[in-house]
Amino acid sequence: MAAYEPAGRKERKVSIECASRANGKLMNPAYKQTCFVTSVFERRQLPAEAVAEAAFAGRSNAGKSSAINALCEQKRLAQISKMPGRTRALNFFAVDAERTLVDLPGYGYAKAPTALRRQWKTLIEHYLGQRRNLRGLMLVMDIRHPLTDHDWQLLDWCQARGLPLHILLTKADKISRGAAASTLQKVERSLRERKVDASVQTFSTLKRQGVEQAHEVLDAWLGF
Ligand SMILES: Nc1nc2c(ncn2[C@@H]2O[C@H](COP(=O)(O)OP(=O)(O)OP(=O)(O)O)[C@@H](O)[C@H]2O)c(=O)[nH]1
Ligand SMILES: [Mg+2]
Repeated sequence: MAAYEPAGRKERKVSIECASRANGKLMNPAYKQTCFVTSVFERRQLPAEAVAEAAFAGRSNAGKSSAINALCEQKRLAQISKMPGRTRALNFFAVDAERTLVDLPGYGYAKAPTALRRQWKTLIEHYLGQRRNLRGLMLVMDIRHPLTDHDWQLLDWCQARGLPLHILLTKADKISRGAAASTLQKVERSLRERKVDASVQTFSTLKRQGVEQAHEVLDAWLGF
């Protein structure tokens, strides 16, 4: 809590900047200190299950790495690319000594060699199925292409495991506000019909829309 208290003039200025960027609510300043830890290509490279973890999954090119950067207010923390299939490993980022964010390789990238796709699938399934310190999964979906078959597979899998789920309908800046609101409602309805327990929101890294709402979920999962 002490980090939120303005102790002097300098700290107070930082707090006010954070408040304005996060739409009136203070963002936990720890996110801005997030740094890269390691890339994992094989099971045996996984770090110890010692700290609270939140993972970002979704279709290739959906905007997972961009979402991590936006939530940490950093430009080049997670590598982003216009080319799908950029994130090829599980990338671990430390928010602080007690909390980690994990950027998962995207699925559904048709051009990736079959052997590589199978390797990712096995590794991601192992990670999502076995990771004991995983507190929740952020499923990132392009708001223009929500709920693909792959997304449903992942949602069903995580639901069966009892993993908390939150969906970011990202790239909301690409469509009108009305269309975004209508997609949000449709996705919520589909989840209810399929009895999948997941919260959903619209998100845009370009407009920094929905950052505060996503932080609330992450804060709860990571125990801030
Ligand atoms: N307009 C807009 N573009 C976005 C947004 N989020 C991501 N992008 C763009 O979408 C492309 C893919 O973003 P990434 O963050 O690399 O996507 P990813 O899901 O990590 O992709 P992989 O690592 O390949 O699975 C990049 O060109 C980003 O600039 C957004 O909210 N709005
Ligand atoms: Mg990526």
